This record gives sequence, C-alpha cells and structure tokens, in this order.
Amino acid sequence: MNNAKSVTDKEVQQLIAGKLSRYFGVTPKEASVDQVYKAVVMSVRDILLEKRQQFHKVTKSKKGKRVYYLCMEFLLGRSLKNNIYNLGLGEAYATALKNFGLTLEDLYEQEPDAGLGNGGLGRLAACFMDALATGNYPAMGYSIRYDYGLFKQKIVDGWQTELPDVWLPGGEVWLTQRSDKSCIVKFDGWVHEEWSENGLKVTYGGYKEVEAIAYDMMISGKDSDAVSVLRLWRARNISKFDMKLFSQGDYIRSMQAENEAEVISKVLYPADDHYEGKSLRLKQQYFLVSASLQNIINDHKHRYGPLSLLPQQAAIHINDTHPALAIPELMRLLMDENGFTWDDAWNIVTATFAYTNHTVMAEALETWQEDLIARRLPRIHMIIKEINRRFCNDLWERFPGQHKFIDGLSIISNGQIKMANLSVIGSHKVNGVSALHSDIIKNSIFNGFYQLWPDKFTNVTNGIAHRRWLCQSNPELCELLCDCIGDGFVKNAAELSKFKKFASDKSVLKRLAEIKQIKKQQFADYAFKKQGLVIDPSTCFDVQAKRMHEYKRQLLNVMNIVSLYSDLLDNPDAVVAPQTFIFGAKAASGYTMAKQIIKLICYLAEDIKKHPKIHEKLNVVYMEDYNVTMAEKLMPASEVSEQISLAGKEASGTGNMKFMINGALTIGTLDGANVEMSEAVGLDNIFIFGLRADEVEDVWNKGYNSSQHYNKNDRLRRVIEALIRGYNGESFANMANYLLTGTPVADPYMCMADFESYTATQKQVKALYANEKERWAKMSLQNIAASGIFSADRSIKEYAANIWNLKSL
Ligand code: 26Q
Repeated sequence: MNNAKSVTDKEVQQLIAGKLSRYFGVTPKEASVDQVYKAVVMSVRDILLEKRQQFHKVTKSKKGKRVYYLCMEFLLGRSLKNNIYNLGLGEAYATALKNFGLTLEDLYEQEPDAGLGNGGLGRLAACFMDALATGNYPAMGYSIRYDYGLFKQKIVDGWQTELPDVWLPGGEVWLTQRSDKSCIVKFDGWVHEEWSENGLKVTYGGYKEVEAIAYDMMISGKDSDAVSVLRLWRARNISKFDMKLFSQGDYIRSMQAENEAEVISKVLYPADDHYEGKSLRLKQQYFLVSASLQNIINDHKHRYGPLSLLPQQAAIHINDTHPALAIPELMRLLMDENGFTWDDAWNIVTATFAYTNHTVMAEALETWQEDLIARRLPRIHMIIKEINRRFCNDLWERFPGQHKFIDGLSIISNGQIKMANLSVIGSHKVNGVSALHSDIIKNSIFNGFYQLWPDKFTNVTNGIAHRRWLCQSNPELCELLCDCIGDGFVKNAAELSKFKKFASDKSVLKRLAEIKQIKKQQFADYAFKKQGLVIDPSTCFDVQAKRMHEYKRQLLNVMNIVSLYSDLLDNPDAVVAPQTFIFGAKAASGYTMAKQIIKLICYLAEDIKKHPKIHEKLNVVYMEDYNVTMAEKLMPASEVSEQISLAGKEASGTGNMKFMINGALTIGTLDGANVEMSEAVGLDNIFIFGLRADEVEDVWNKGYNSSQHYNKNDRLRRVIEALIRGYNGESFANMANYLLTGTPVADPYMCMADFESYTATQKQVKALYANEKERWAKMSLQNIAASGIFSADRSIKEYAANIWNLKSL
C-alpha cells in the first residue's frame, strides 16, 4: 500500500508550487526559503494524512486494538528529515528542490525543534511513536500543545539563563487542527450526592469550563503502512466575553478569564526528575487526561459500540505518574456519564491501563496535597477516596492489624495523594525501564505491591529510534554498514550483530576510524559556527550530554578534569594524549546546585584557555542549549561516552544507547541500561567502574562519610584544594563544602567514593586511545554490532506482547 513511494519529483514540484501559490500567493521564483520550507512540510503532511486515512480504514475493518500513549512530554526534535527518510522520498524531494536552488539540508536547518519535553522520558515517547508506526501498530499519543517548549539555554558569564522557546512559527505547519475533536474539561465547583431507588446520583455544578482543541501531528514509520498520530491539546477559554465589564471600561478584567484558561497550555514545566506540587501543573495533567479520555471513549463508541469492550479494543498507557489522573477520570466517565456500576467500571479500568515507572528518586515521586485536588477536581477527589477505601478495606481483611504495611500502600496518607500508588493499583501491568531498575522497584518503592501482585510487575528495557540516531544522523556509518552487512539492519536492528564478523578486518576498521574523524570534523565546524568554539578534531572527544543533575554526576567528571589540569599546571610539558571534554546539559531553572556546576565547568574551561600549552592537551567546552538536533550531531562525533551516574539512580538512560550505536566507548557505572549494555558487548569492550547499586546501599546503610576518602587519597585532596582556590578568578569553595561538609549529608551522590576508581579508569581509557588505535576501532565496532537490542522497535514489540496485548496489522 506504500503509496508515498510512487510520488515522482515532478509531482513533488507541483505539490510544492501549489502550496506556495495557495498559502503564500507567491511563485516558486519569488518564494523565500522559509516559504519553501513550509510548502514542503505541507506537502509531506498531505502525504502522511492520506496514508493515515488508509491505515485507519484497515484498523477499523480488522477491529484492531489500539494503544493510546499518554504523556506530558514528547521531545520530538525535527520531523522533516525523519519523514522524508521514512517515506523514501529523499531523491524525489532533492531533485524537485534543485529547481528552487535549494538542497534538502537547507530546508532541514529551517525547522525549529519541537522541544515539548525535558529529557529521557519525553524523548522515549517520541522514539516509541516512530517504532509503533514502523511495526504497523495502531497507535495514538496524547500530550499538550505547549506554546513554549523547554526553554532555550543561554549562558551568561557561566550562569545559565532561560529564554522562551518559541517553536510554533515554523513548527505548527506540522499540526492539523481537528475542530471536530474539541471537548470541554471542567475544574473547581461542587459535587452533590443523592441516593434514590436508582442508586447514587452525582451532580457536579459550579465548575469552570475550558475548551480542549485538538491538533494532530502525523508520525511516519519506515516503509510501513501505519502512521502514528500525536494528538496535542490546546486550552481555550470558552466563557463568554464579559460585555458588561467591557462596556464599563474594564477592558483588562474582561480579558482575564481568557488568560486563566489558556495559561494551561502555555508552557512545559522545565523540571526533570524533580517534582513540584503546583496548582497549574495539576491543571495541565487533568486537562491532558480528561480531554484524551473523552476522545478515546467517543471514538470507541463511534467505532465499536459498547464500552464494556474497551479493554479488548484499547490499551491506555500512562507514562510515569504524570497522567495518572486518567484512572479516576475513566471511572468518572464510565459511571457518571455512561451508567456503569462501580465494580464494572473498575474492571474495565484495571484491564485497560498499564503504567511505566521512570524513577526511584524520592524527590521525583509525585504526591499531591489532598485539599488541592479536592478544590480543583472535587469529583476526581471523591473517586480517588473511594478507590482507596475499597483497596484498604480489602487489605485490612487480608492483613489484619498490619497498620504500617497498609499505610505504605494506601493512596492517601497524611493529607497527601500518592500518584505512584494510584498508578499501581489502577493498572494491570507495571514496568521499569531497564532490568536493574525493574528489580529495584520490586525491592524498594513497590515492594509491598510486589508481595500482593508479583505478576503485575515486569520489565521492558528502553530503546531508541535507531533509524534517527544511526541512519539519519550518521549516513557515513550507515553506508559502511550497508557495504558490510546489507541494509537489513534498517528495519531489523538485530542484524547489526552481523557486523561483528568484521572485527578483525583492517580495511573496515580503517574506514570506521575515518568516519569518526569526518563526524568529529563536522561537529567541530558546527560548534565553531554556532558558538565560536574552537575544537581540535584530532583530540579525543569525551562527551557527557544529558540533563544536568547531581545524581548524573557531571561533578565527578569535572573532578577528574580538575585533577588532570593540576598535574599539567605542575608539569606543562608532560606528554599526554590531547583530549576535549564536551558537556551539553540544561539545568531545571530553579535548581541552583546544577547551575553552579555549569558555572564551574565554564570557569574551568576559561581558566584552561589562559595556558595555551595546556589548552592544546586539555580542552573543555560547554555546548549551549543542548537539544535533540544538537544531540544528532554530537553522538556520531563522540569517542568516549560518559554514563557515570551513582549506581541505582539512573532508571535506564537512553543517551548511553545513542552513543553506543555510533561507536563511542562507554565509561560507566553498573547503573540503568549500562548493565545490559555491558552484557551485550562484553566487559572487554566497555569501561565499568565504581560502586555497584548493592554496594551503594550497603555503604549508605552503614553511614557514608566522604571525608574518609579525602583523608586517604592525595589526588582527591588536591582536587578539593584546587576547587577552593578556584578558576577564572572565582573560588568554588561551595563545591568543596558540598563534597566534604554539606548538610544534611556531604557528597550525597558519592563522587568522593567513586573518584579513585573513575580516575583510574579514565587513565586506562585514554592510554588505550593514545596507544592502541586499532584495538580502539575494534572495540568501537563491537559496540555498534552489539547495540541492536537497544532499538525501540524491540522495546515496542515487548510492550505489545507482554503489556498491551496488541497485534501488528
Ligand atoms: C513532575 C512533576 C512536576 C513537574 C515536572 C515533573 C517531571 C517531569 C519530567 C518529573 C520527571 C520528568 C522526567 C523524568 C525522566 O526523564 N526520567 C528519565 O526517563 C528515561 C526514560 O525512561 C530514563 O532513561 C532516565 O533514566 C530517567 O531519568
């Protein structure tokens, strides 16, 4: 059915010219680059819409089950290249564009990133949409059409400042408004309950209404029939414009209601793995959940009829607890609006929902103040209370007298509503995102639930859209792979393992090294153009790119650099293999410690520059405004991948997989998916260091004392002293104190404990890089060959089979 393939360059040219004339009133000759970009996007969008309609018909006729993926974030990045690649239209478009004097690359660079997410969780959601379409699974994602995505980062004198991310001009051409899908979401007000012979009647009144407007974005798969739909909701005020206030001259107040409603979809919360109980965030969550469920229910009724069949036709996934209000909301819709009894509704709900946990960090676990939910969502509050009452009653019967156990599992405790508990109770499956993480949740935060329902818990290790992160971002490597193993890996990443056969083929190893060099040069050019940074592509590129967070331990990386720098200051003529440490990271806007680490890196970088002799051997660069598009350029250029979180803290990581598939060697702790990476590639081909998760637990239980390490290790003492002396004219005694005397606990992420092991491993890595180029290339090749299991295609197959009971059509 792949109709897109049949489009010729002549047709493409006509499509573009038609769009230019209809939407901009210009001829191809008169059109600006921006206009051509938009016309091209519109033409691709038309092809996708058509394809989607075809697939929709198939799904309907086969009564195919659908998955609905609810997520507060979709970190899509750019779409044009991905869609043209997936549809196999590269040549047709490239040829057509010649007549406009443009290349595809010119147009790709016009597109703003859709940065509707913070980091891992949002990017995972985007990778999954791609894999779902490629696997021919009927799928819809739901999220919010934020006016502003994740802020743009500007570093001013080492300090991160945030600027609004205006993505819609240029981004909205991908969106199709669906006026037919609008619905109303209600907040505040009161609820009245009344018993009659027909049972309990619930009346909800005095509420405020917000209109949810749907915008659809089509996400293609590679050479497949399916197109995934991402439906984004925008909040619009519907209460009538207050003519009375207006005519009394109170112009501002007459406009106020509009702002109150529309602020809901104004901006993405920039927090990552950190929870904030803000009323606006609660409104965003309920807005997403209510609009999406109304939509799912309406579509189901329209297509298949009775809602009792919902679990057969629909799997609804809640991505972390952020959309967990979907559980009581579906109860509400089934009971209050469709006449179901509690028990029937509850059976439908628990058979429909599944939940993925993405963190075990205490500060990231969502709890809402009960009185806030009671005020903003009074009916939802009642339903949560009733879910909890019934659940706790059952527990009292099964475990009489076990107060502590039951309180730990209760949804409501001390005036707080625990969203993780609600999610586990309301779902039929709960999964973690790597083998280690799934074990940890069973043994720690969800241990009580695991005792109740061992079969509910499962693991699906994360994966990446390998076509985006390898084929599109590294066409040079992709070509080498095709020459060696054919192009089967494009649709079946497991075939990358065939590359292993070439581990001793000198000409392949040579080409691999050359390709890395090309990608490094390209990145150096990009860094210069974008930020005026000078990077020598003959140095080893050692990269840590991810959100800035204490647990990810960028600070441990810095401590090693500080130590190397001190050595070079003592002995500037030392012969060492030159290296460039590259950082890219945004900090949550209110996270002072993370911002101080950014400043330390920037000041350290400046300080080193003052010693040209040293700078040649040791360069530190901070890439401003790290985002998906930058990542696509950075991963292929990387040689060392820093995955150095404190073991037990990083649920999975997905950047680690992107580096690996591009042939970087990982230096990492046994944390998250690093564990499975090391199993896949073998311990000879990865650099593992540091405490393991169980050892971290042990040390912690016995009482961690960072100064022990300080007293034992001269190099560590020198690092602390250097921080106090400072860089670029500023002392970083604050960091020294954090590591040694901080309260409530010094060095909470144990940088001091892992320092020795980390620096020793760094030394080993760099010696290998300098002295054994061929062995390095061989290890790099082994990593590429072993990375196939980290494709999102594999993750999605596992979700479909083990969680959603979903069939590929
Ligand atoms: C919660 C409440 C209020 C405001 C913001 C938030 C919030 C937002 C985003 C909390 C957490 C997040 C994001 C978490 C996240 O990205 N986690 C990462 O998920 C990846 C995909 O599974 C994993 O690979 C990473 O290990 C994990 O850190």
